[in-house]
Amino acid sequence: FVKPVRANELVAALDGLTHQQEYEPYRVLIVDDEPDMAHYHAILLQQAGLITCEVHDPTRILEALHQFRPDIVLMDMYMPECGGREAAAIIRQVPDHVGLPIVYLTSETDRRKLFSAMRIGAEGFLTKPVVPDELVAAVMIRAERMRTLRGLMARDSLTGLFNHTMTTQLLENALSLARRDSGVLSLVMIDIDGFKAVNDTWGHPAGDQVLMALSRVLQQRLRASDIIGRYGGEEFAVILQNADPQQAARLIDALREDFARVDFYSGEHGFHCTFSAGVAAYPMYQRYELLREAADKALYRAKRGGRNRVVV
Ligand code: GH3
Ligand code: MG
Ligand code: MG
Ligand code: MG
Repeated sequence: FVKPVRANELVAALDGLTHQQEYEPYRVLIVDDEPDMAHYHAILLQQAGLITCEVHDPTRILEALHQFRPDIVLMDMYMPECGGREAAAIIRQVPDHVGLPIVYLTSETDRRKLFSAMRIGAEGFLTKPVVPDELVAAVMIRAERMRTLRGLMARDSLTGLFNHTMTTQLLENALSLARRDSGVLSLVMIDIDGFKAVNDTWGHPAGDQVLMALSRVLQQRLRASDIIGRYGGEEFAVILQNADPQQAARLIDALREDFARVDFYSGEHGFHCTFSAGVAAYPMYQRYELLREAADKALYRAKRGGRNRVVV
């Protein structure tokens, strides 16, 4: 005997699984040529706290994916312009969407047809008319997994900071926000000094300790709205929203002093490390490439000037 789970209980249970305190509701793209059907499913999901977007013309799916950025797609199988299978196949061809869960919502009962449709790119199917709790559960469980995966894919495994791809994306987003609000934004490129020598002298594991320590120092001192990424091997990028270059330089200089005081050990040998940093800001540099280049040049000047310093 299994107690039936109510949609709202299920939502509460799944809520408990999410690590973030204020997680963003899952986003569901509903593709169905019948607007009433799409809307009915949308309402069921909205009642469970999910955000939905309805598409009735399957030729607009890619556009909707780009704009709405769903965590899962619910796909009707039979639509006049383009069948659900073809639509799923198209979605799977876009590298960004290879891992995106697709679930068919269909009245098709021929299991052979269903299984062959799934091979093309769907995770599973639900039969219309749906049982509301089943729809919510199927969507939430897959969306949750998608979020976890996305989180892992966005992070560097050694430090837990955003990886290069994610940092670049977040910087682009932060730039468009700054543009919209006519705000300021500073980009700081940080590079550990003489890191090759650290590895050569104290060993690779000691080098890894240094990378982790720097990431801790950055995370402790910066605000939640600041974006910290591991840009490359021993190079880090910090994006400070609402900070002009002078404010950014002061803040990073304090971090520089903190980091220089950290004691490292390799066996019984103690050592210290420093970093150099270059700062550049929007709106002086308007485009991502120019901002990045300016911060790199400032970093280069910091290195040439003797290292262990912050240059604007
Ligand atoms: P500079 O002061 O001019 O920045 O000199 P540097 O030695 O820090 O610069 P260089 O670019 O020559 O050396 C970077 C080193 O970082 C080389 C590479 O082996 C090391 N490195 C990159 N990623 C990792 C990592 O994940 N762990 C460890 N331990 N070392 C890494
Ligand atoms: Mg249909
Ligand atoms: Mg370097
Ligand atoms: Mg270096």
